[in-house]
Amino acid sequence: MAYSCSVVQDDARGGLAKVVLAKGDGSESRVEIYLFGATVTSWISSGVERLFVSDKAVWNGEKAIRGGIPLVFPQFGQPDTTLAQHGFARTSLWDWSCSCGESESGKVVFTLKDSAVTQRVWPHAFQLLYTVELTPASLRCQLLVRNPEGSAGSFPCQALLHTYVRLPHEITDLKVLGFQGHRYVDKMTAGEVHEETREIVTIDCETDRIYLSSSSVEIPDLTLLSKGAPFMTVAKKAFMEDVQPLAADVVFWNAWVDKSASLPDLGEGAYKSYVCVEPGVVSDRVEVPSGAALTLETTLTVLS
Ligand code: TA6
Repeated sequence: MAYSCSVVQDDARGGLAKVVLAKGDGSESRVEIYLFGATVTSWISSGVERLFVSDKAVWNGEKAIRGGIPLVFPQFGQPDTTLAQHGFARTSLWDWSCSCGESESGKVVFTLKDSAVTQRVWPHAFQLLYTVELTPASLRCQLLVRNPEGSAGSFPCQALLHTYVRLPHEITDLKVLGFQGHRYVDKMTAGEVHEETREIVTIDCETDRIYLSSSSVEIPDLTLLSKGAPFMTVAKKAFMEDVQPLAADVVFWNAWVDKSASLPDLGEGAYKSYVCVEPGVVSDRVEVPSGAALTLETTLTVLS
């Protein structure tokens, strides 16, 4: 069964345009990506929606979509207050092209490059190439950040795939394997650094952590379980050009009760339905030399 893609205007969501990449009729395997922010907002695998999008998300083409896989670039958070929180990639309009057919997977490629608007807030030339690849059991998302040949020099940046995983049951049923032994920055305690001692990580309060990889100790593929049953793995990798491996950190976030209620586009109770497992190069800014490219990739694979 072949893959195909088309672009549709979603009148129910502010008329924003989205690319639908589907295997066959799409009932079993489909992914939807809005040109606004190149935001993946739906991933159907084995007929089941695997990503969380808030039913209070704002679809005005200005505010970042609350859910799916927003792209964070060139900064994580707001260390540079002249730049928006999490940068401008997730609120920019991207171009797209599709390479589908009778292959084992379908791919859509999105592109974004610097403009007068971005140069005003971030004075660097850049080219982003975002590839979304669908197979029956997996979704691979790869963000390539290129500093064009002949540019004025290197630029420092962060990049992150802000993945909202839809939970099969509730947040209190979630267990995560893979963080044990890794250090994390706890944003709930003003950035204190701790070591994760638990083999099985659960969430019972507002959680906002950056689990740290290093060149010597990389966080392994993570396994997500719900009510004891594994349902998804999250793999990630990062490298400079094709040779130099980079440490890919993982941000782990759930707003819990109060923060969820305080975010108008998330809302009361929404915290029960998602967990954010966000691969990124965020613990330090990475210098991308002129002519070089940073690549960050995550592969989500369903297990049940
Ligand atoms: O996911 C980690 C995080 O930095 C949290 O601190 C929280 O702010 C979240 O991102 C959502 O950020 P946003 O700008 O999308 O509301």
